[in-house]
Amino acid sequence: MDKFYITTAIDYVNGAPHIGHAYEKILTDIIARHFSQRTDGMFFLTGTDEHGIKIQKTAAAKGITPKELCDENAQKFKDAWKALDINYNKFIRTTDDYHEKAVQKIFKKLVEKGDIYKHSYEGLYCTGCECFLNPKDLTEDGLCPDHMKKPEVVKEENYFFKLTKYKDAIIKHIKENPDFIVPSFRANEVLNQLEDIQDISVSRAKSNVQWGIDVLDDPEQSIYVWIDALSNYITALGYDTEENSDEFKKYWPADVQVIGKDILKFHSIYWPAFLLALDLPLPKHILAHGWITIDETKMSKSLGNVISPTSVLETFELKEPDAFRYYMATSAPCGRDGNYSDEDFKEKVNAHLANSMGNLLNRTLSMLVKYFDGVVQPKNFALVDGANELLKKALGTVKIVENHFNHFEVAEAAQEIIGIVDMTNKFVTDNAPWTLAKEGKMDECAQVLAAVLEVMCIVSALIYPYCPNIAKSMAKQLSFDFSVKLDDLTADNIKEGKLISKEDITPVFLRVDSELADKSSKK
Ligand code: ME8
Repeated sequence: MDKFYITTAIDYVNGAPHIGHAYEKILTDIIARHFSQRTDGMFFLTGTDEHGIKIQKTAAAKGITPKELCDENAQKFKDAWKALDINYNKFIRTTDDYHEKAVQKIFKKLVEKGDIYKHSYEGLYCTGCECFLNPKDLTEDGLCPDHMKKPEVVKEENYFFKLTKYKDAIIKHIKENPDFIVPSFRANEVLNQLEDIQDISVSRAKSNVQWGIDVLDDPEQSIYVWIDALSNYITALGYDTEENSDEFKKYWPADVQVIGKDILKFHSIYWPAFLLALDLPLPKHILAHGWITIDETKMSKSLGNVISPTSVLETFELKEPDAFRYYMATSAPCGRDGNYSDEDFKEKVNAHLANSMGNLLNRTLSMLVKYFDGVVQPKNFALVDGANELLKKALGTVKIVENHFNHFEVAEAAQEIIGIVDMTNKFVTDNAPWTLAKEGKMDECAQVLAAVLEVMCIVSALIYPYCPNIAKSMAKQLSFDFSVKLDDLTADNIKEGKLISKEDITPVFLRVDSELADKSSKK
């Protein structure tokens, strides 16, 4: 692998970010950080989706211009991602000048290809989805099933894209590439949707939608927001239909595009069709994650249960986002729905990060100082039952974790990492180094501690994508070279000799204060 291009959905800026948006960015950041430990050419793109009727209406209701609304909210997304240590390479805004120009050229190219035609149309438009709905998909009361709102009847002359022309090619691609849509159980859903697709409207009359990119040769029409939005994945790299940048040539097609299950249709049907029409290769994988609920309830403004990602950090007075990142990333198996609750957050991160992982390192280093003045003795793991097996298991875990990441199974990989931590805790309990020391069996005692510290180096590397600050603090106390690639990890990561002094041992993660969580749940 000499490059890895990963993207997130770009968020609508009609409001501030919530933890559903955060979940996706955290998952993506974790996948990006993991693959950075396996390849050098990482490119991670995120951004904001700023045009369309939804933004236009929200701005009008607030009495500000759409651009003012976009500027205000795009900044909130950037601030939130900074607070969560989302380490993206580029943040695209669809109001960026270069993007708008490239989208106009893309539209023009599709017209020239004969894939776009003008047509009078009457349909049901859902502002929440920013798309026309098929009447058969509405609820019994005629509402959009996702937004529970009555769609608007729109009668306009629009440009249409020949989606049906690409139907067979997309069906073939999905069938021939069973890992194109991840998790694979969603592929059937998409194949069913493909059965009755029709050509789609790809512009709106400027008289109805002013906040959009003009069609180049027909300024009475705005380009449909989903063409605008989906194109971000290539315009951000410098694609503009004519002179494509070196970055585009290097990074496209994307290795994985991370999105929520609600927008899978746009990414696995519309987007491949646009790419085929532009004669561009399709992304290798589309990862459709599940939905995050709060206390098992759908987040909604009307219920007043929308949680901002930074408010969780504030509630628990967390200076670093690691615990929140870990919790969100492990809230659901790949592609399934997850849930956030204060109580569960507190319990899980205290159990996994403070009790199992943090304490293990802390007490092992403390014993190294107490019994050996912080000096790692020459290694001879054969002296201790199970030490070599433990290290073998830890190195085997690296391969298992990599394999999970090959399938974007972020929560499943974390479970393996905590599994090896639990196994190491058991190894310590079984071998009781404090008893060995009391009995004067210092050689054995030294080997138990050294084996645990070796495993902790491996754990710090594996946990890094989830908890970058905790991992760095672990690695620092272990004097472990953090830049090592995962495949170069060995059972001999720590040099013999002085490792640490008492004053340099610090807990890598402090338990989340239970009083704080109690306070917040009473709010
Ligand atoms: O759909 N749980 O923007 P968006 C998990 N602009 N994920 C959630 C979520 C929740 N409760 N709520 C939203 C859009 N998301 C378009 C995308 S991409 C070219 C254009 C996810 O702000 C959602 O599934 O409504 C999507 O992937 C992302 O947040 C942005 O949602």
